[in-house]
Amino acid sequence: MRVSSVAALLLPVWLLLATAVDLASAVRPNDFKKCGDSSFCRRIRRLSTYAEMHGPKFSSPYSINALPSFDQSKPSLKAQVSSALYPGVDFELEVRFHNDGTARVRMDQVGKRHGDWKRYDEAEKWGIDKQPELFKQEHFSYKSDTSRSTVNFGPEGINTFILEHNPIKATFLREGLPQIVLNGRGLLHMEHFRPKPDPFPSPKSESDGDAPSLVFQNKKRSLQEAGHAASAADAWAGFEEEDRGEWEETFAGRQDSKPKGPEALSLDIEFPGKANIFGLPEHASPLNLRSTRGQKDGDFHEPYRLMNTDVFEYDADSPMSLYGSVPVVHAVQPGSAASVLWLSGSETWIDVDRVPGPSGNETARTHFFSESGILDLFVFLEPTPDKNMALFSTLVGKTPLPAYFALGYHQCRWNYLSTDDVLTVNGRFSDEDIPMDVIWLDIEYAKNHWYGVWNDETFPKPERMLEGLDAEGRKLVIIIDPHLARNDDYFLYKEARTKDVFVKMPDDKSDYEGWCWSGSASWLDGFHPDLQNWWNSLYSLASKKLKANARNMHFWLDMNEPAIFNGPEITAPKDVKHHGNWEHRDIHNIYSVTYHAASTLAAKLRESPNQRPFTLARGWWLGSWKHGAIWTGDNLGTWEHLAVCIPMMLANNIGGMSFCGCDVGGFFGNPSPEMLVRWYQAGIFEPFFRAHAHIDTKRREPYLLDEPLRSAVRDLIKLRYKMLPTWYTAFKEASSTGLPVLRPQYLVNPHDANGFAVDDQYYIGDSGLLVKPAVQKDATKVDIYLGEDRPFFNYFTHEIYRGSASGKRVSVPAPMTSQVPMLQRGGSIVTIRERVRRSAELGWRDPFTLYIALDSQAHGGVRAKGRLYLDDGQTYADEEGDYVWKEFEWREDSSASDGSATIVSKDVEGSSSAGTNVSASSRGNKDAFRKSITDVRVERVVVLGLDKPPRSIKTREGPVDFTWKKGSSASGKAGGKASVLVIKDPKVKIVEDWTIHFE
Ligand code: NBV
Repeated sequence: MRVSSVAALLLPVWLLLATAVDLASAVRPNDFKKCGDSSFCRRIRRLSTYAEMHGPKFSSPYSINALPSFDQSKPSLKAQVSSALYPGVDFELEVRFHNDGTARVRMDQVGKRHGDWKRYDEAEKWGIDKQPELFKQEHFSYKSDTSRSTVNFGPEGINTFILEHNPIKATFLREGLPQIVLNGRGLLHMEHFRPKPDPFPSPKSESDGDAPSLVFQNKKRSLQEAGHAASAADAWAGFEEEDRGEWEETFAGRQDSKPKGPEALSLDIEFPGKANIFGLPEHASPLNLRSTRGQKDGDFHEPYRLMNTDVFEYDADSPMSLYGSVPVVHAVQPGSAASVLWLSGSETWIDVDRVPGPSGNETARTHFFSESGILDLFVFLEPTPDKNMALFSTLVGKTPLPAYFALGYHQCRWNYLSTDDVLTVNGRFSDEDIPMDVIWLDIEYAKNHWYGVWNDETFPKPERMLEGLDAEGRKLVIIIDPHLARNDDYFLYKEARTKDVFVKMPDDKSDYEGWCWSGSASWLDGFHPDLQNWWNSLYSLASKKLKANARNMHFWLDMNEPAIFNGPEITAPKDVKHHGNWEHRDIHNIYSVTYHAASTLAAKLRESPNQRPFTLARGWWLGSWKHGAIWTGDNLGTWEHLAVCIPMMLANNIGGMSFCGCDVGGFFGNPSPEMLVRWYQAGIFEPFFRAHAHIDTKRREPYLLDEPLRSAVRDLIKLRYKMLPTWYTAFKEASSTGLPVLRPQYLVNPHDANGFAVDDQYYIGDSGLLVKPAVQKDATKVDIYLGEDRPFFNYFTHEIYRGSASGKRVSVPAPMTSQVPMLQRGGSIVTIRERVRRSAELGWRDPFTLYIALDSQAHGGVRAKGRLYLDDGQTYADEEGDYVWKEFEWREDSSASDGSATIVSKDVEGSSSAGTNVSASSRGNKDAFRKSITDVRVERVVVLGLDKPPRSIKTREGPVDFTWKKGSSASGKAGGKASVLVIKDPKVKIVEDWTIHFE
């Protein structure tokens, strides 16, 4: 089947072209703004160029002229700020200090504002999960004189905040050393509300030559009167000179009416002595952020842009914006770290460069500028990146534990065409013995692309299809985009009209109308308070609004950037209105979260007992992770896109979004069989593991591959299923510690600067498993970077490699089989399930195998450790304490020369599960899950790298059998295959506390 003919007629020509798969064509740069095409980006960037040009003579016109006030009860500091550029306009700066050592800096225009307009200040409603506690007064000290204010805060007062008053400059120090400097370059700026010039200045004509305007001359005079050097005054007065774009702007033929004129804000933020900065997802670019001023080879020439957009065939190496935006930056240097969060939901650009810094290190400098909203910045001052990551996650919300099935394999394509098609694909997976959890239906299931309405010619009896999948333990995901066809015969559209929950035209009077898959459409306004209840009724099982709705049906929220075919830059016009009278420009990036949040809550509220919902969205912003997963959108079936998927996922993870993945196979194009196998090798290590393909591609379900590749992919998917306990445990850890599921090198080994550029390999949670998929054509091996002086074991061959504290590369085979380069770090214990079923949940009572990779020596008596987390994987009973969270340790007494050792299994104590603090021992009788698996065994224990075979191995029940294969010891020199000891059936149960003793 093709795109429905009615809709096809309605689609603009370019879209039809878009469906033709031509990988040579790549991104259409003219569809999207470069900095020079955006008035505020152009202005603010020009300001930084002028600042550079004028060097030390350039200074900030912003100052504090009266002593700041200090509120003992909060505690916070407030200061009235003014700018010599616009005397008479008032700003207020507030700095709040928190118990956890973080601080928040806010600035807004106050007092009489032209038009009584207000800058958007509600980003925290969506982006902040938990307001940090304000600092306890007794640990706090504060002093202020006319030139500066100084505050000590943070645990034991080790953090200091110094605010210089004229010009304003703020420095955050840890133990006396500057970590973050704000406005050090003088680029702080907040465009105040002002009347539209009348007459509107005409664009400069040639004949004007370089003659400065009257406005320029006035600005320059007031700056000079305020004591600014003539050249600095030139810079400030000139940077916004006659930019008509302040008041109206046209891009690619689409006009932005800008009723409130210019309201951009700008701040330079630098990290003294830290050259390495990471974050700012989502971009297809290296993890360690590049400089953007084009000064050196390899620099970008454009700033990183954060503006959720549907970029067709995006470049695999670019600072262009993509589907998601998180304005967080983590700065790192061995022994030191700091992070910032720029809380803005409007279009934001970030320039990056590096200059010589203290102690011979470089300093990374950033310059943030957003189109509208208040200035709102959080700073994190812990000395290591993992601690800053944890604080950031606590602030913005942690990834919740997903439903267990969602970590299995997802089979998608645009489109499975009919009920029969779905059931046939389902049957083939079972017949071919390939595990799979979810089949996906793209937009063609929906009659006329009316989401939620089945095409009853192709999908008659969808209930039967869902029952058929359920019988195999499988799920169905259907797509529901946020645009609804404007047709009164479409029940959802009619209801939304009645509820009045659509995004409005700039005059706020009628619904905004644009074009998308459904033809003429309107967009749900996620900011509207009446949306949620109504959306709940759609997902409700009892309401029967959604035909065939069932517990094994879940939801895909595509195009929620929002993507609008005839909108500027394929999205919503900036001047359309949302509930609360906010312009789209104020909340553009937040919009994606609102629809994700509403849909997930609606799915969660499906009638009791509450099941964990699963939703996938494409557009995302801060906190989207609380609502479900995302994927990296429409990638290409090319080697470049296969490679860039890894740094993209890593940036997403350190930006808070752990549950992400890339379309396996690549959305566009027909990957060769070799490339497809490599995609699966990478895909099984993506937190969200889904194959997907464009409507014009050839079918490429794994069972269609010829042998031996078919078996290779089958075994790869099986490996994913074997490792599900490890993935689930990694998500549990992420949901409680806030550290990501995928951990890049810099986060795991922050002492090792040599590893900071490594972004093509990663650790899975705390498991000790380190993977590096091969992403190059004809690869036979990969080089893995090991940043620790300890042994690492090839998971498949048991080869031992030794790392080094200053980094070492080792060569690991990368065959075209299921043996993907994966090392287990010495000192870790990994739990897997060797048996694999058709789908994830079916294996819930299957036994476990422990893989113990010994370190060279014991630390505090422990030579290896690891954790396993289990619960019912479906409900919220875990929040009542119904879970099993075990910690395993290999303990040995270093003074005992007889080689005796003990494996100990015990409950993780004092652990807090998502939202609650229930220790294993205080569960009461809410123990249904735990009881249901009391007889589930550990069926095997494998120990790698033991020096010599034990004389005997015993449990409480008596001696157990084992086998021993001679090999290298973990404590010896690296090289060769490790010794392997296997205990078959040690007669211990997974839920119990036990010991296995070695003598
Ligand atoms: O719904 C069709 C596609 C979907 O398959 C894809 O995953 C989304 O990213 N969708 C975009 C619409 C347009 C694709 C050209």
